[in-house]
Amino acid sequence: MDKTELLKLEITALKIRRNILRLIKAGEAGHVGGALSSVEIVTALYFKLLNIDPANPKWPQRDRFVLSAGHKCLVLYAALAERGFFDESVLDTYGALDSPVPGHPNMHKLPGIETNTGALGHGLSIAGGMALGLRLEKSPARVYVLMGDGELAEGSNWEAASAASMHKLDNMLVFIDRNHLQISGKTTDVMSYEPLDERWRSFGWSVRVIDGHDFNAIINNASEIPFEKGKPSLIIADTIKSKGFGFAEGKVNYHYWKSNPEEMEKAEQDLDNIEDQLKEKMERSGDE
Ligand SMILES: Cc1ncc(C[n+]2csc(CCOP(=O)(O)OP(=O)(O)O)c2C)c(N)n1
Ligand SMILES: [Mg+2]
Repeated sequence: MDKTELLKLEITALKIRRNILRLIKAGEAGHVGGALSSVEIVTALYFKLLNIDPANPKWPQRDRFVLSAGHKCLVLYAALAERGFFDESVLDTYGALDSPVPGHPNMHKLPGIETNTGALGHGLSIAGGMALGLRLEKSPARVYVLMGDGELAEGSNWEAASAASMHKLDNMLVFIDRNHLQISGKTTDVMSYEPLDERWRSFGWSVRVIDGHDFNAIINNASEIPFEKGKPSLIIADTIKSKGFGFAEGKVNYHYWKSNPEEMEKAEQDLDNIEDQLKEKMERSGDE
């Protein structure tokens, strides 16, 4: 990827973080930590990897994206709005009764949502079914999934992981947003699956571990699926929870953020600082 393309993605990621803040402003609270940690993954998906058409969200040949960890929906709404699936003003309804952007994604309320999620541990099974169905139809479309690392505590995932490898679903790529935290503490304290990469390999998956905030790593690796023919592909993406909001980064108590004016201002300042850095980068690249 050349420098200009990378810069464009970084600017889009900033816009998505701003959209997340806009949602929180409307709803006054939300699952911000896991939304912010996966901004680069979701930006790469919606602005580079997914073969989709916002004007025709049910196009049968589209790639599917399943947000298994449905509580991360702020990042999904933010990206769908930025990609043009619906008007950005919809974001301002977050927290209102009957909003199309509720606390967990609802496929009946918003274009671009493939399936309802929120109860952790079900997205991988649903995605496996989609991948099988697409293969039966001889479709070139692929299924992409985003899971949380704490979500792996749900036993149903491991049944779905076995089924995906048994059925050789190599039209499927799963990202694990490995921010090392879940709702109540470190993932390794709540329910440890270490070593995580070896665990998945033993379930028949082809696994790579990357920096989940590095666009080059995300895109270069995701573009190479299947990593091994006949195996489902998995990317363990190392991330920082609440990435971008300095006061909240890596802190478990910002899994769900009840906002207040003081922290809201800090968040805005942090995003303004990122914007300044990107502007400098742009000027420098223009000089080269
Ligand atoms: C079946 C189920 N059990 C419990 C919850 C409550 N819950 C919501 S988020 C969460 C923690 C998820 O942690 P992780 O997957 O690591 O998400 P992230 O760190 O990306 O926010 C839990 C336990 C739920 N949504 N579904
Ligand atoms: Mg987590």
